Amino acid sequence: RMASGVANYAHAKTGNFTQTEPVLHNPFQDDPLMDRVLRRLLPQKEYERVAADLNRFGDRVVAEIDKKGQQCEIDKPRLEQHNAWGKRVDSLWVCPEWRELKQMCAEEGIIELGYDEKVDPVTRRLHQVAKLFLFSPSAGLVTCPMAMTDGAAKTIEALGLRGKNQRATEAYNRLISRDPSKAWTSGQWMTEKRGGSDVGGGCDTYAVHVKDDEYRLHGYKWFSSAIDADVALTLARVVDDKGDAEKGSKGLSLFLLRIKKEDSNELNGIQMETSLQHRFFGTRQLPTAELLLDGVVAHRIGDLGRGIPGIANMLNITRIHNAVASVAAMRRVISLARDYSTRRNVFGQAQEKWPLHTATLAKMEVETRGCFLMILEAAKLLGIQESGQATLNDQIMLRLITPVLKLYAGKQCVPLVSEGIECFGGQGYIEDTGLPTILRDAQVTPIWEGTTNVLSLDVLRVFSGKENVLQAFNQYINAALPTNDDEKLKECVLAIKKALKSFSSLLAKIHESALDNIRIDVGARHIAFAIAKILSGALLIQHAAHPTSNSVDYEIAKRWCLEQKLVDVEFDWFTHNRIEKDRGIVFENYAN
Ligand code: UCC
Ligand code: FAD
Repeated sequence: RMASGVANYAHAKTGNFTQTEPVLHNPFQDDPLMDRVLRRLLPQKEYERVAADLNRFGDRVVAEIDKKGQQCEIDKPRLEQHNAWGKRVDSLWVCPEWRELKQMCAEEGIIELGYDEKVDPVTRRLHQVAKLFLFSPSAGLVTCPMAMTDGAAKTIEALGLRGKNQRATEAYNRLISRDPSKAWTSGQWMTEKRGGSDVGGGCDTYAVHVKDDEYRLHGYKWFSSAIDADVALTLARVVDDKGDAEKGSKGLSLFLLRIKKEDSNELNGIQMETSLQHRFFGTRQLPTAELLLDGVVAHRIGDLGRGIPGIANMLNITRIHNAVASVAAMRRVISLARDYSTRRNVFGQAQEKWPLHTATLAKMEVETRGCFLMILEAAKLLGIQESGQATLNDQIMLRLITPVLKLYAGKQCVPLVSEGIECFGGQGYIEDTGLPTILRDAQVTPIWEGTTNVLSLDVLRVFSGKENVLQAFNQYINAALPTNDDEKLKECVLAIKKALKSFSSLLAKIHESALDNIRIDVGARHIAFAIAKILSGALLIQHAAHPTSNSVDYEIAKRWCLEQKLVDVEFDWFTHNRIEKDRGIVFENYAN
């Protein structure tokens, strides 16, 4: 028998139970892996400095940043195209929190950390990426303009313009500045209505030469994120005296432009058309618009017709940022779900006491750790490249890992975050818990900065170069594996070696096959996934074999390497016969 609860429901009462909400902990302290990996990868003194900054910043994320980030979605940007008298004004409003977060990025050195010449390049990129990782899920997508700002600075540096070209040098100094009154951010306008993947086929923007490197741009850019930027990098076709321009990728050149005129607050020949964030599934915090370029003053940076390789410098940075956003979203949803599992009672006990629930979380944790190690590996390789000490293999691996990391993390994060939302049951579906935003914003990470398929094709592009990429990959993986015979890791090492061998044989067989029998692109995604799984497996083993590791690290390496198919692709999948059958499956009963 029990006391009746009837009185609880008298008058206006709705019962006396309130669910305790999940608590956001300092994301640095709460991360099970970050501290130990940084300790392993950084010299002791640098580790202490970096860890102290991350710890302090983690407190700031909880106390200050997270609320501001959430506010950016509540108080979305607005574009007022005409004033009350009908005059075209294109006035963009962003909430105070968005501006404050951008200022905070400058003060915290979110970009500058990656360029600080007083610090060793590997340390500075690891520090920057780790900090971004803590920031990202709370940042209200200010990390999007930060990615493009980093990409623009890198492009200016990589094209050798810093110190040589006055405009580009000023932009560089401001893009990396820690002074909010001086700091600039950059946009990246590549997409037009015809296409965002096929930039060479889709770009219909024209550049008319004025003098020296100065041009006027005419075109229409679609999906332009963070249009409150100060500068942008974009692509256009330079027209000749007859008004003609070269078609395709080879007709594209790269331009740097100011959003506002140099001598006034007016837009630089830009008309902001529809603001898109209201139509979007997610990323509603970001001011995004279609832009009419109507005689924009722009300066060509880079050689004529070398626009794609030029802007690729930016893409390769923004793709690393994108992967950080994907994996940080995974980490955030796990962190909240783990905390919630101790606060939510189901069927008479805490959720965490149900092994089926814990197993669900453990699977998510394994995936997230594999991706996290790949991010730090990319940051390390980026630092090595920027130190000028990179071997040819280091350069190949950075070029290879970047698209692999972006496509793999982007793809994995959507189902994982979705699973994380489910861990909260119906509460996870309630908008103002802040949880649905994580899923909405996760969905963009496999799309922008190159879709999964397009990046898989980029992976094939890397293999099609003159270097022996397969050999470099083999050497890299073998070097990561421990040489001492650690009994506990033996099986894992064998699994990675076996996977590497079967992957290498498959690629060799494809290479030797006549192209009228097979198509390589059809299996590009499987190739890219195999690289990600082998690489992450090797990195998890390397981590577990280190003296700073613990029993969880062993278990995670084991599950990654032994409990999934690392190379999930067969030669048969590349054949024309199979392609015909794919068409049969997809188009059965289809009538246009
Ligand atoms: O989506 C966007 C979002 C902005 C918001 C920022 C968010 C950041 C994350 C924030 C987190 C919160 S901006 C738009 C992104 N757009 C794309 O990613 C485009 C996707 N399409 C591709 O990636 C394509 O592969 C293209 C357009 C890059 C290239 O296609 P093509 O026309 O077929 O190119 P080609 O002819 O194969 O390559 C032209 C040249 C070659 O060099 P050369 O001429 O020397 O042989 C390629 O090797 O460009 C070189 N190249 C590259 N080099 C192509 N891609 C790369 C690369 N990734 N790295 C180095
Ligand atoms: P499509 O190319 O039409 O792709 C559609 C499908 O076809 C995808 O599944 C793709 O993988 C597949 N596909 C395409 N080609 C192939 C192929 N050869 N083989 C197999 N499959 C293929 N762009 C900018 O330049 N600047 C920005 O600031 C910007 N911000 C954005 C913000 C948001 C919120 C979004 C959603 C997009 C933004 N974009 C921006 C555009 C974005 O980069 C493109 O949408 C993206 O690159 C995909 O291009 P697409 O839309 O033309 O898709």
